[in-house]
Amino acid sequence: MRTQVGIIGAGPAGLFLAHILHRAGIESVILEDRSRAYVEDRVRAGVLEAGTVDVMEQLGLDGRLKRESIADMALDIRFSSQRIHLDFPALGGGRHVTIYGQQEVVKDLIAARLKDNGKIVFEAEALAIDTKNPSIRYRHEGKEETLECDFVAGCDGFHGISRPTIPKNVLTEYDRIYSFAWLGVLSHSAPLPEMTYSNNERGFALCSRRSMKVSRHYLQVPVDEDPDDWSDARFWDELHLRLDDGSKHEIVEGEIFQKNVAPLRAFVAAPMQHGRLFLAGDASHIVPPTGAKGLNLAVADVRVLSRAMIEFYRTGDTKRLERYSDVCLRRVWKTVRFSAYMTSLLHRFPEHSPFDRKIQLAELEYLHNSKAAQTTIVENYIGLPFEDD
Ligand code: RFL
Ligand code: PHB
Repeated sequence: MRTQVGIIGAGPAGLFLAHILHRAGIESVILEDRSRAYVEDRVRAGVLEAGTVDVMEQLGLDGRLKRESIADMALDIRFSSQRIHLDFPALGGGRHVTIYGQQEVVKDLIAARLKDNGKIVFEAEALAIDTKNPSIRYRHEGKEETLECDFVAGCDGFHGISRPTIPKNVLTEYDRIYSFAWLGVLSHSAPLPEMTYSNNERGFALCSRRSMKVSRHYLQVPVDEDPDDWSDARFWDELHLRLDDGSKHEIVEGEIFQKNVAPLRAFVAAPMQHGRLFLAGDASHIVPPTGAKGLNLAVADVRVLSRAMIEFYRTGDTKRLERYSDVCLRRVWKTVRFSAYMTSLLHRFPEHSPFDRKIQLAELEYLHNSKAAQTTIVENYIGLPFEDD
């Protein structure tokens, strides 16, 4: 099989890339290890930056999003029985974020891709990449095949094969592993009116939502926590406590139908390119979820990558392709910074001294009363401008 751009991974990075290239008349094939049902059901992110929604709109992929998403106009932070209310439009130049599950984005992009006669090969595991004479060897239905292409886009997430294909001596890896994880649940219950983060003596908690009937909640837990140790009753009791809802009047309980534990980590691999292989999204960097940025960063990467590929196919000029890594990493590092900041502001760190805890509480007090500090958070949460050059 031969195509112009061989894409590994049908997550947000690979799917957005295929759509943007298609609009510019560039052909691609996506190889995805998992089944269609598996990738469509994988519950992950839920917060879309304004820029991500703009990209979906420009691609004409926002039909269902317009009908079913929730415009999120603010977030609350609770600490020491106090509340900080951050109003997005007021502090962020009229912009806001949108709540729409990552798996809904993935469903919409897969359906539209197949409708356009785009090729996605599910249950096709990429095995090896040739970065000089670009091709991808993969296994599908028990047989080994080769996809030849002009470029390989490594959109295969943190555990894919693309990043490890780059020789160790050319890749620098920056890593921070946190000493705690998030237990996330989905429940049939009405959410709180605002997206609410809480820094509580008992640990971090977050109340988010997917619709007016489905809540998405998270609790900080130890890294080795077994989700099966959390009965529904234990989860709700702990969430009430961490949100200062001792009387249990505020948070609505409901049937929990999905539960998982995810570790927190920040990681960046640089450069994001080697020969004809380009990394995008989680394949190249991951951020702790406290800033709600992973999916949005994947979209920002492939926006830059597609512009560079379009320029190459139109003019033969490779300058943008050569700048790809540098341009992306500027925004990546600013986003890693914000995600690390939100993580350090809101969690209880087992390794913190009483001094560290006092500093953290002072930071929250400062944020409570400073419009400048609030504006900084809102500007980053809504999403920094795309880097264009
Ligand atoms: P993905 O989504 O992991 O997709 C990679 C795809 O590659 C496939 N693959 C292979 N295919 C073929 N051959 C191989 N050898 C392959 N190896 C892997 C995989 O099956 C998969 O389908 O990466 P991508 O596209 O870069 O997208 C990144 C996002 O998924 C990720 O950053 C976000 O989910 C992170 N994230 C959040 N991001 C946000 O923007 N807002 C949020 O609110 C948010 N919340 C979250 C999150 C991530 C979380 N977890 C579970 C880590 C909340 C959580 C709890
Ligand atoms: C979510 O709704 O899944 C969500 C919201 C905010 C975050 C992370 C995840 O920071």
